[in-house]
Amino acid sequence: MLRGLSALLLCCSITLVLSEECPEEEWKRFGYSCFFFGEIQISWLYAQYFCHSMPGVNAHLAYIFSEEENAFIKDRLNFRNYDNSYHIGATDMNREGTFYWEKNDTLLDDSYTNWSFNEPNNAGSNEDCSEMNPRTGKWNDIPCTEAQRFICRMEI
Ligand SMILES: [Ca+2]
Ligand SMILES: [Ca+2]
Repeated sequence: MLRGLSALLLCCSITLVLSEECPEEEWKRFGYSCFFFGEIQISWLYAQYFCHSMPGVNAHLAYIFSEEENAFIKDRLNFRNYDNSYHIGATDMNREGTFYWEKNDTLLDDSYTNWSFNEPNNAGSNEDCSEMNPRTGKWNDIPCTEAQRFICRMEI
């Protein structure tokens, strides 16, 4: 009886987990995360605001913690076939040279990074935001005012 009950609980909790889905068709799922690819071209700050303001979800500009996540995003970008890069959530606007994910202030130095060669370089002493190149999946620091597409991320 007890064993049957545990099996039932196990079965139902698995069903519950598997039934979690991303909020809408535009969100693409990878593991227990959903990614939204914003196709309007806006500044990093406005893109951050856009992600934070999406109704009914707790989204941020994309944070990337592993090579697998980076590869998933890059593949989605290639699928769209744009040459221009996309904003991601890394910034050093609080302290020059110290990049963190805007989601929760996780320092990039403590986790996975995929910067392009010689990046981040803070070119013109004016690059505190970040982008991903859709062809290479590599990251680059850019001026926060640069208008381009962007990626939001949320957990389910
Ligand atoms: Ca900088
Ligand atoms: Ca740069």
